[in-house]
Amino acid sequence: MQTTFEVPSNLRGSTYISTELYQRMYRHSIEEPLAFWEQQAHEFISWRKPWRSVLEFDYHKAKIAWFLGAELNVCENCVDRHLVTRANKTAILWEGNEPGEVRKLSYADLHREVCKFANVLKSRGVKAGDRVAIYMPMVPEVAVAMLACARIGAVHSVIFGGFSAESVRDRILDSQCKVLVTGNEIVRGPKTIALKQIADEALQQAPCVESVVVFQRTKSPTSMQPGRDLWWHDVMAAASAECPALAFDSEHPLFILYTSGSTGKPKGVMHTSGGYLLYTALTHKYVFDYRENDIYFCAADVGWVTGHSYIVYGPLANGATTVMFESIPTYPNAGRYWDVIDRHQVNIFYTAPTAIRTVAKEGPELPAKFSLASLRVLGSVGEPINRDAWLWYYEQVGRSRCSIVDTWWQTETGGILISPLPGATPQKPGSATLPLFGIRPCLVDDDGKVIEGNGVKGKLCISFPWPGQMRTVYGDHERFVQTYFSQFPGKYFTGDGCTRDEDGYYWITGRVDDVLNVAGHRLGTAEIESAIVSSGVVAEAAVVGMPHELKGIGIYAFCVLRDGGKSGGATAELAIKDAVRKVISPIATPDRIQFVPGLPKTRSGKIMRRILRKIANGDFENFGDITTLADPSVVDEIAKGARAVPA
Ligand code: 7RM
Repeated sequence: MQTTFEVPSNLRGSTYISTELYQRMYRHSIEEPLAFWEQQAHEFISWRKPWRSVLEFDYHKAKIAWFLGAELNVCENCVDRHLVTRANKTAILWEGNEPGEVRKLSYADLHREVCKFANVLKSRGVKAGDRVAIYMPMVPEVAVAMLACARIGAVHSVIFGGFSAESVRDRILDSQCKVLVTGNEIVRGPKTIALKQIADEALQQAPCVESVVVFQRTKSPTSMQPGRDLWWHDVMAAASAECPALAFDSEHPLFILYTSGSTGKPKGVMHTSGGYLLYTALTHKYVFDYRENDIYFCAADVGWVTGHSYIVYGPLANGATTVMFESIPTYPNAGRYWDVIDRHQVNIFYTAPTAIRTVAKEGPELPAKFSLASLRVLGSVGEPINRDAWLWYYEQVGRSRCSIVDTWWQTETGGILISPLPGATPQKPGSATLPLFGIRPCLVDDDGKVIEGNGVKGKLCISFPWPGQMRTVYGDHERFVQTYFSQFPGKYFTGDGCTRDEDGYYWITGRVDDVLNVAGHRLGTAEIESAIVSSGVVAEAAVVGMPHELKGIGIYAFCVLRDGGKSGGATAELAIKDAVRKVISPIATPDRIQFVPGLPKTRSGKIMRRILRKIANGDFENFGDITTLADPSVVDEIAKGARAVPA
């Protein structure tokens, strides 16, 4: 069933973009992309030096550059330029782990803190182009550290606070970070994470880090290594608040953010300055219909791209009040989001389907206790939003008068590429709807042939650059070419499957590669498999996705035990789960482990994942052609085992 929800009547005519204006602007952006982006670049960004050319690209070599020759300072755009009119406006509104634990940083405060921290970084020898790792709790100081890097041209690499020591070490080593900014502890819901201890463990094998700055989040005793470790509050107290913002090239690297792919090692996705900032600012304004006095709340973690683009850079470039939320949606109960929204009078709220499903499970009684009257736009990101979750969000939270923006994008795209625009796009639950300005989606079949027309299905590619696009895989440009530009030459391949319906609406169906979106977190099956094998009890493992009520996709691990399965059972399962938590993070823990006598392999030794995916989805029969399998009998055994074990 495909009900269309027309633009809510209270939003009609009152938003930036109407249906007609969207069509007109979209057409212009496609027919004359350079003129379009040039105009937007003037509107959204303060440049120190103009460009000599808007865009140069070669999708075969994966060379992409925007606003060539232009110069800007990203931090100045997000902070300094607002001081004239918004010095006392709240830039960051922090809601801590405990309800009502609030901090407000005005733009003037933010400017002072950022300048000071930039000086701290300089005093530790950080220069333009150097990498700084940020592994922190969700506190305003994360944004301060990111913006301080941008101010002096250092490249930040934010590492999600849930990652293990080994993951942190690998990321620090890959980009050879000179400084690590961390915190002593993370408090998240009822739990505490000993962050500094994990950081110390990572640093034992990361000699590139010369200095560690530690933000004191809690009063717990923290071990500090003399000469290397410094308390944030000590160095900040001594730092000067004067720090000029120098101009950097539009293509100067801004940050690296690691993301999982089909193969083992996460990739360092690199974004640069001018194009990225323009794209996040523009999409933040139009997708959320952002207004000057709005309270804007993106509930993501800054450790993911959503936090980079839509907690920090986009909103701050637009001079917004951005809410930063340290806790979890279920602490102290599943009404926490609604409490935050009412107390801070939030107008725009942006979260992930997995969070919506988690709080929806508790019933509509919780949101019903709150007014939620301040809300105007509700966003969703990270995975396809199922119809039930969409309707619950629309009705119970938005009270059928808010626009839902189902935003499709990726770490690699820098910002939102496909999404409805409030007031302009009639919505269909579960569809990300239509491309934003300048975005040219196309569907291709397995042979790379473009599929024209509507009512079709294929692999989603984007056939023309946009300013927010990633520029390279840090330290491995060849991997950038191979991963995104080689399968369908001349196009950027997203890794997602997609249908385009009769109305030209896009419906993302999920990954077509070996990447899993588990509770909105992106994980590679290969990294999970190697973590499982590192447990020592498993000879071989194959991981696939399975349907999961809350997470959307859960992790199903088929494991062949080392001793032929004799030891099996609970102990091995624990060892596997521990290993995954230690090597990657608790977010990668398998939801279901099945011990199998062998994996379904072709005679050439390739695992036939198609069969395992079927089994994980509860389909034990329609395996298609299995004649190329070395030992077809193994399939029956696995299916039998899967049936026997309760899900
Ligand atoms: C922003 C982010 C990217 C992958 C992407 C998709 C999936 C994201 C949606 C979605 C359907 C959406 N970056 N995805 N948003 N699928 N509808 N609105 O999530 O790099 O971590 O993940 O997430 O598969 O390729 S990410």
